[in-house]
Amino acid sequence: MILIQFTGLSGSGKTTLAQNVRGLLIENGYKAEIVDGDVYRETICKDLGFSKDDRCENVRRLFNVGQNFIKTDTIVLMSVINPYENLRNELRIHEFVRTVFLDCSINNLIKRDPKGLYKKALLPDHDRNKINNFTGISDVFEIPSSADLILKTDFETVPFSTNKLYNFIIDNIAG
Ligand code: GGZ
Repeated sequence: MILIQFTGLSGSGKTTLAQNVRGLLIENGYKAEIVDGDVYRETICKDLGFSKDDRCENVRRLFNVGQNFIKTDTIVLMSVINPYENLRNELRIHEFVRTVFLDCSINNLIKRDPKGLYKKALLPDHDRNKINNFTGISDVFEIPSSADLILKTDFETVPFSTNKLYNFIIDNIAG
């Protein structure tokens, strides 16, 4: 079985790719589930914010959810920013984990900004709408040094990245 730990900034395409790849996997007879940070932050991770400790706890809890799906022969797409190299490496110790980096330049993300979050992160300090500790702007994102797959989501189309990830999963499913 396989658990994909995504890593990438807000807006880099994690949720879109996870949904598309899950669709393809299901069409082809596999069981697949998405464990999405955004979704679980409304339920079992509701108590967590965006400090380093809270982000690590968030990723660990989602990984736990993912491990339970693995036990039922389900492919897991763990869609989170997952910004710390040490924590990603901690999860990689498990033989079923693969790391997929969604690489997109910060300038493009600021330009796209579909949810207006970057705009809020870039507001002046005194503005009460400002989002603090925003990954890539005012909080760290450690570039993964040895991702198993890199998807350049500012150059690749969604279908192209979807196929690349789908093929990667099928090639790695046994190991
Ligand atoms: C980063 C934030 C922040 C801050 C709110 N920093 O793109 P989105 O909007 O829909 O998904 C992001 C989500 C990040 O949650 P994760 O659980 O993936 O993060 S982590 O792995 O670091 O625990 C973003 C939104 O929440 N968001 N505030 N300060 N992203």
